[in-house]
Amino acid sequence: MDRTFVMIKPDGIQRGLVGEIISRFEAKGLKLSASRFENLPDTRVTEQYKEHLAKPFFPSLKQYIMGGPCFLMVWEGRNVVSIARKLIGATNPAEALPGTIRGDFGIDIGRNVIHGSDSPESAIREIAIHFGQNELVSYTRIDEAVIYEY
Ligand code: D4T
Repeated sequence: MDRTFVMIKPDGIQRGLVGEIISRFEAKGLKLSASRFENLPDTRVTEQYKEHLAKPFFPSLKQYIMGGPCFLMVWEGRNVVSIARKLIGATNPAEALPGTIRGDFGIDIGRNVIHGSDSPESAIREIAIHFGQNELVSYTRIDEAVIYEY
């Protein structure tokens, strides 16, 4: 099974969206394999967003992500990286389609509620930044037998 890294950002926590967001992933048929609620340290925020280090929005992005606790998760499922990105919606919530998390719950690009890895390679990299191998829980969800055709 594929894995992806998903993180509810401080605005999502403050707005009480954790349960709603987890419900959407669960209802889709994806499987939670790890989670942690924490204030992210500077080092991991910088590592997470290192491709944006030189961008003008990096300082405000870092301040926002470090402005309160985040809820970090690893989700599992076939093609989970692209499925999670579709559930999350476009980076700019103003352009994200209704029905997506950002489309339903956000307005500004700098307060876009949630992060999801953008490729299988990013997912491997990001999971390794935030979780140890021993934190990834392996189990079978009983409904996998009817969610997947084979
Ligand atoms: P994340 O990484 O948060 O899931 O967002 P995306 O993968 O959808 O988008 P991204 O990497 O291009 O942007 C990372 C992060 O930076 C914020 N941002 C982005 C911002 O504040 N201003 C901007 O102009 C851009 C492009 C939002 C998401």
